[in-house]
Amino acid sequence: MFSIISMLLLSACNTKEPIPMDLNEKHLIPKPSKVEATGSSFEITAATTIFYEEGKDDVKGMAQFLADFLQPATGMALAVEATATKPDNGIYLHFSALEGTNETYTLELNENLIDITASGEAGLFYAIQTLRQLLPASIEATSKQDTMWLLPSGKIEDSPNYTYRGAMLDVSRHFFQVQDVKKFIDYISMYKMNKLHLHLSDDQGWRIEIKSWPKLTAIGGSTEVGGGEGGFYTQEEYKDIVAYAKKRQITIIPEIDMPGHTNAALAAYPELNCDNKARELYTGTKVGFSTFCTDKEVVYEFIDDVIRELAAMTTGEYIHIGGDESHVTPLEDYIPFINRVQKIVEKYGKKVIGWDEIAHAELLPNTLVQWWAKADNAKKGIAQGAKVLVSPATKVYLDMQYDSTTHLGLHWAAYIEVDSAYIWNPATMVDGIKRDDIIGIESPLWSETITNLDEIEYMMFPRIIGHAEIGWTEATQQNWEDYRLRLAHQKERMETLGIDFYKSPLVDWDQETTANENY
Ligand code: TNX
Repeated sequence: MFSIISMLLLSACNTKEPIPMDLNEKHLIPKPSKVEATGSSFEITAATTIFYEEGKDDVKGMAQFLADFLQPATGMALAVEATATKPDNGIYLHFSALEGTNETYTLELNENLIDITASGEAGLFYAIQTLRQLLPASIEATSKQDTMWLLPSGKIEDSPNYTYRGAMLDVSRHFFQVQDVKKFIDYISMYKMNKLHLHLSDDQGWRIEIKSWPKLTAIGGSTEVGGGEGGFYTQEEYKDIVAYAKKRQITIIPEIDMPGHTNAALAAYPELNCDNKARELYTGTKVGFSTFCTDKEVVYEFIDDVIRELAAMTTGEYIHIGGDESHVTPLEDYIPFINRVQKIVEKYGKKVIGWDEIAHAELLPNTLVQWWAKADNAKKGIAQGAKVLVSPATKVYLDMQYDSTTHLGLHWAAYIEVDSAYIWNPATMVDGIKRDDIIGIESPLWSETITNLDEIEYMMFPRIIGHAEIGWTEATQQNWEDYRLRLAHQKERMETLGIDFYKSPLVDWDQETTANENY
């Protein structure tokens, strides 16, 4: 009896009758622009080949990236092959001139073929991230899983709303090792974010090797909040982070915060202080007490060296100069300082980003104002022709506690529950800052209270997923009730990835999975 059933099953497998599935039941985040379900499915098997457009190295790289991603959980090393024409079977990655940007992609699946196309490498990468969410959550496992690797058929056309979709990690208050930064990059790239801003210097620590000023790291990098041993990235390590991020379509934006938030540098080099006296290293969490001596020439020579070395190892177009909370720098000193530092950044071929206070200065064309606290500052920037990077502390600060019971984080700006982090629109938040003024959004994770990767994960997940959707998906397509259901379906994926996330009571994490998702 048993053998008859298994023979029947075997023959059913052999005829490859496709299993019906509904693409609309896949709870994708960020929600794509357009999804059309066709009710069937594609199965990835050991015989599936990943084809790439012949002669295109970028496409080949993405095909290999997909093969590498699929390997651990499926246990299959899929063949990656060049092709000059569209294949009948398998997975096919190629370029085509799509309307939109290089981030636009289409993903078309039928029973025999997954056709992935984009006009640039970024679009192919985002298509792969979508494909990832079309597979069972167990695809995220690091060892071979016993399941069928089925994807529902249909067509997805997708393109981002904002071009800048980022997160920030403060590696100064507490230092995080290269491997943790890479994990952070993995996490944000999964949800199609494309910028990682690294807050590399602050009162408590200088975290990037500058060869012409070695005491910055030798002294300035030697501790952190709470008195731990701190640390820093060598230039080789930083370049490795930049390259790792680039492969995942993420641009690193390095920040050297100044003229305030500079105690670590002021402790390393006495000449940066007006009184020529080195400051004590600082391991507390106060802000706004330090400043470079803005009318000393040596300060600008120092900044020139730092920006030169930083620009040389940064492939992205921006360098962030901080500029926030310079409470002990008089405004009449602050303004010429920011004016001059912008020119140094420009001299090394980069564009400037600064926290919203920099709008008091005369902004160079292309300088971005990062609105974190005062909308009026952002509007001052807009009046000067600047675009705004939207990071209101009350909505996107990942160090803000979820509620009064959260054991990590701060709450000076707000408690930010998962609904509050999601239900807002950058383009309508305040009068006078409109869609066209905005380049995108960024979620900063300040680390005064955050000491390790588990804590990073707990504060970022799941709020960052909502921020990713706000950055990617048209505002008219965002809806909390619908989102909260899709978010619940990320649970298994986060768990498989070992992400320690906050189980908000506002989300029904244990809802039944549909028949589809059991595959
Ligand atoms: C404000 S946001 C700061 C940071 C702190 C953060 C803590 C900004 C530009 N400055 O120095 O780490 O609050 O939430």
